[in-house]
Amino acid sequence: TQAKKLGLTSKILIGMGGGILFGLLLRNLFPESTFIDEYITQGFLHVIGTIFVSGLKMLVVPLVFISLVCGTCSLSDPSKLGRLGGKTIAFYLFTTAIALSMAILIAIMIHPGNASLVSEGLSFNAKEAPSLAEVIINIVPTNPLQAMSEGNMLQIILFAVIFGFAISHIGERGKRVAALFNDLNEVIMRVVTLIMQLAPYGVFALMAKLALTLGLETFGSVLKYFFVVLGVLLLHGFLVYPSLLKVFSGLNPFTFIRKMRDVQLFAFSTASSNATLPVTIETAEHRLGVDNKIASFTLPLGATINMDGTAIMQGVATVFIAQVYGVDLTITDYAMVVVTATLASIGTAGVPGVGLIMLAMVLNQVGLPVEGISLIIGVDRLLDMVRTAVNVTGDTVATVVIAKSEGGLNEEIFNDTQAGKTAG
Ligand code: DAS
Repeated sequence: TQAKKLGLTSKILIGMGGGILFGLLLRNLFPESTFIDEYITQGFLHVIGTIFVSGLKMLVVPLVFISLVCGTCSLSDPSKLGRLGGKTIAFYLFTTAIALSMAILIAIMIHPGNASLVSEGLSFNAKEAPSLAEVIINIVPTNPLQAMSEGNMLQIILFAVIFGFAISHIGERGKRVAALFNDLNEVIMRVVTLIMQLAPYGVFALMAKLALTLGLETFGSVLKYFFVVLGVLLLHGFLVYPSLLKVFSGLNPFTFIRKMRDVQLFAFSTASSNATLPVTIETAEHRLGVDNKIASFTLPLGATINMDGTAIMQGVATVFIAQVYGVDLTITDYAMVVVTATLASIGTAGVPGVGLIMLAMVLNQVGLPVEGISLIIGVDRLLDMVRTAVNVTGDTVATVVIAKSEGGLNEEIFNDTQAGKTAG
């Protein structure tokens, strides 16, 4: 499956490059051709691209509801929560809040999206932002099924959290219901993987259409978006995490970074926190000296509820898409992005592409057009690989800090450069 995963990645990258070249070629060979515009750009490419984006949007509601119910009923299981659970969740939310705030501030400062991209095809009139009081009242769904059919994500999230919490408070029967939702979660993750098989074709069509309609200057803007996300990811991974490690545990950050390299490479190549989990746990225990009873709890939890890298992409992408569509987001909107992106990442497990699906939800919540995703989808796979490496690094930093505070860290192993080194 490792080769298959890399196969998908290279196919997506080929789809991205091929789409850009195909679109730019047609645009320069047959400028102003009505045939191409009608049958290729607005025809074939539009159909394929829209089917792929609709496929991602199709997953948002079931993915958020099922994975959040799973996440909540495993979290609120009293035996699990306790002090260790409370500290772990608090630290995960703390680092995600730092990641999101940094991402939004830097994206506002660098301003990667310029509204000049807004051609007639991209124009969008934002709904006026509701007041904070309305936002809070509107969180409670009067009809959960209506909330699902309308894709009202905060209402779905609230209902899922309450529903999941209730499951863990009905004794034995709750365990059967929780097991059912865990199986449903497996199913929905499998559907995500199936939809991602369409990505090479969807990305080809979307990038070709983008090249045909918005020409070369688009890619300047998309590349700026790419490098802003990459910059914030590297900042978070190689400055914020080492600083947090030093401040909260006093351990040597350079030792940590060096020992995390294999895990980060594996996360990068698989673009999946879940697939990387065995390597993350093995490294935490045998190379960083974390006690098994802590690592076996905090790391699987982190692979599901802690996705700082994904939050960074969602923060920058939301600001970028608002800038491209010329929509001025208010402070309430940004607060909504932080809340929605953090809550959304709590339920979603770490499989390739899940961050993009969650982005559709965040855009929905702040009233931005979900079609804006087609602007950034072409470069998303590359960013998915980097942000997954950041996600697993964040899980491990929290694990080491919590282990140290609980007296569950063997500092001799942590400082031993040869500890647990794989032979050869
Ligand atoms: N690939 C996801 C992960 O495994 C992250 C994402 O999709 O954003 O963490």
